[in-house]
Amino acid sequence: MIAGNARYVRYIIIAVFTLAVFYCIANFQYDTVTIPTHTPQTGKTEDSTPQSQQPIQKPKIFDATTSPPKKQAGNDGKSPLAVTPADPDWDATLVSPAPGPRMNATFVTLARNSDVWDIARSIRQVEDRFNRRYNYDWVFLNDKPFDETFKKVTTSLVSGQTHYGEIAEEHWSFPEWIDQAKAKKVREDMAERKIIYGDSVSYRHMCRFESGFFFRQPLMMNYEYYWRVEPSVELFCDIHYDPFRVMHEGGKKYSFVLSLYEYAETIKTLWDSTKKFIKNHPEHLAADNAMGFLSDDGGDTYNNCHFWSNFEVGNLNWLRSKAYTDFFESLDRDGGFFYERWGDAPVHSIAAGLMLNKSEIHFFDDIGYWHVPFTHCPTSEKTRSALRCHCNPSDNFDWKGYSCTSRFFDVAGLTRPEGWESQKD
Ligand SMILES: Nc1nc2c(ncn2[C@@H]2O[C@H](COP(=O)(O)OP(=O)(O)OP(=O)(O)O)[C@@H](O)[C@H]2O)c(=O)[nH]1
Ligand SMILES: [Mg+2]
Repeated sequence: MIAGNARYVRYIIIAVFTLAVFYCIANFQYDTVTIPTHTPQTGKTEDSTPQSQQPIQKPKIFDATTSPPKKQAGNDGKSPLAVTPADPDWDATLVSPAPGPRMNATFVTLARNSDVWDIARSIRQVEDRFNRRYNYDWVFLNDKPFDETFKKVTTSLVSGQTHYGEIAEEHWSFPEWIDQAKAKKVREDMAERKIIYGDSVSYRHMCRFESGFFFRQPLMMNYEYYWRVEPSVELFCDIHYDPFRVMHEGGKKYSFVLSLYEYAETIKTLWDSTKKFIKNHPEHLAADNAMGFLSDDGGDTYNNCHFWSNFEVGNLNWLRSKAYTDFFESLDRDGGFFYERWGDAPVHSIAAGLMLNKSEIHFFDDIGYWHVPFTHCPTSEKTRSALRCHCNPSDNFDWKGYSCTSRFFDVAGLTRPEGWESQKD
């Protein structure tokens, strides 16, 4: 009997144990992260998790001219689903025009047919960040006829009208006063000394063309402002305003995003030629010029500072003025485009520095930009985030030792943006 009772007790213990095991398995759970509950009335977040795990709340931004996306599934009758270019409203939401006036302005690119995919990248970025809402025209220039692929690809990418021009031979050749043998010797010597593009004839034609002729091409005569774009450049930030309008309304004639020291070997006598020009044409000097940007000794020597001309927004009427064309023609006669390797960047910069008032030269801090190997990334974190920039601020060249932008700020009396000191070398 006792043995029988013990058996019942054993059964009961086993049953209780089995039930306990089942209970534990049924109620087992992993530790979880509590998902914050959003309380719409107060906009506050109830949460017990650390700050770093909370989603960052940010206001939804809608374009002023479009309405917020509808939540309900299916067609509301007003917004037909447009999936092919043949569908109505195909481009409607992508291309919402910016309000406000348009300037008499164009983008301009000098390029070869072989540059097509590199310029396509640049155009895509300019359009995405700015021009899809402004639809400015684009002029393409080439020393050879543009082929069909170049025209087809670029026209499909540009939201404004596209124009294609072939450069006349006299704007892309040696002037008759150039001593060919002397020019050849210079190229050979520069090749030996491994000076970049030192042995190139076409590079020299390009620099002379950009210095003296692009702004008087027949296609450019229709416009007052230009924005130069080169193949393979990058734009890092949204451009919320019209830079052409900033130029127009601010009375600006020339602008830049990057500045640096020129390779001295390529411009050995450029400053001597400049001084000769100043002596012959003192009437062209601006009263409040930026000589301090170009020279550390009141104009005796050139410090090699220049605005980097692969990005430029400028006034074409200024380049077509007597002052600028006198300057270019004087330099061209001296022959340094071929006897040295004068670049259009120092030529434009010296002209702007001497023949414009400081207030007519504009620094576009908002335009994040890259051309190999330098970056302009807005210094201020507030600006970068407001403009949705995707550049790394530590790449910003503005305040590094080889940049001349600090010097421009000093000469123009500008205040450096917050945080500049942390971006020095
Ligand atoms: N049509 C034409 N365009 C040229 C020629 N050489 C250069 N270009 C254009 O002139 C501009 C400047 O030339 P780049 O080769 O970019 O010169 P760079 O900016 O000093 O040098 P990179 O560091 O190589 O970019 C670019 O828009 C080129 O596409 C040429 O022989 N013919
Ligand atoms: Mg380039």
